[in-house]
Amino acid sequence: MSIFGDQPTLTRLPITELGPRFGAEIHGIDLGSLDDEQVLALREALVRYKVLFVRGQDGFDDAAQIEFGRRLGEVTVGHPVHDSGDVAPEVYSLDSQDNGFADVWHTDVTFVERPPAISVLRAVVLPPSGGDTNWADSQLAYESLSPGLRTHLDTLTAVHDGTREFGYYLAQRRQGRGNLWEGEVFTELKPVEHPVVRVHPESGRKGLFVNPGFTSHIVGVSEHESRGILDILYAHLTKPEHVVRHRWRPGDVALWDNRSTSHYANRDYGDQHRVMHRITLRGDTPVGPGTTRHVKAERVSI
Ligand SMILES: O=C(O)CCC(=O)C(=O)O
Ligand SMILES: [Fe+2]
Repeated sequence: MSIFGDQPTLTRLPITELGPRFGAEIHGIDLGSLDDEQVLALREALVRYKVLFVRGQDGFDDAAQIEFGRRLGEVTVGHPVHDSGDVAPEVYSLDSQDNGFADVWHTDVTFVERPPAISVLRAVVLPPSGGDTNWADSQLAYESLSPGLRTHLDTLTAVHDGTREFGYYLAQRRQGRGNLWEGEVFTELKPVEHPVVRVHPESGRKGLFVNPGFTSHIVGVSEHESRGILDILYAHLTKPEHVVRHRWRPGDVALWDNRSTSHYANRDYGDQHRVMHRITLRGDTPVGPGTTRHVKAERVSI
């Protein structure tokens, strides 16, 4: 199913494709003053190219970032457990001087029932060099697996658990009281289940929906098998053919479809300072390839 075939709105954005199937740079737009058609075109481009880069957004501050997010969807609080500190509650600040690193491949916040649909990231302080961010295309990765493996993966469910990344933070830095996320105050990080293959709610395309940051294991197989399957999927997902790498410049904004990508921020800049501000847009419950909605099994406690 494609929603792009004859879409006239896409032509409203000057786009440079960064690869044949994945990633695009958008030129000549001001994210702070888009008209409705441009917003629609961006939304479409995001589903199609999965990660978009917009350079030269020099006046784009936190308030403009949040406002832009509101044009695209419903802005969530910045993070379920991370303290927003002195920035707006909608902003998740990753500051290298406060242990804000993302050097593990992950998809944002998959340890909740409804992970964000879209993330918007802005460079605030950049090191003189290094600190590039990489995105991997989960749909291209899925499509380039062998048919037999794809069929098997279509049947699998995985557990996602934020404890390793945020458990200590929640307990020590927040004394067990996180943020109000979708009507619920996060006091603990309960593992959740998601299908290993996610059907994109807008394009209908299938993509791998497991990530090393938050997926703990595959349900119903031995730990050994789970590890083996996940290792194959991660190695495949992060093949250079599936990845775009962004070298940040001041004023850069990146947007990604968090339903069809994973990302990784290089931590190669030593003691240099790097600060990134992210907002996320509300997503829906991931649905697997079965025709009926994925039925969740009992939550697993590990
Ligand atoms: O620091 C970066 O480039 C990416 C950080 C990250 O993972 C995120 O904003 O979701
Ligand atoms: Fe992230």
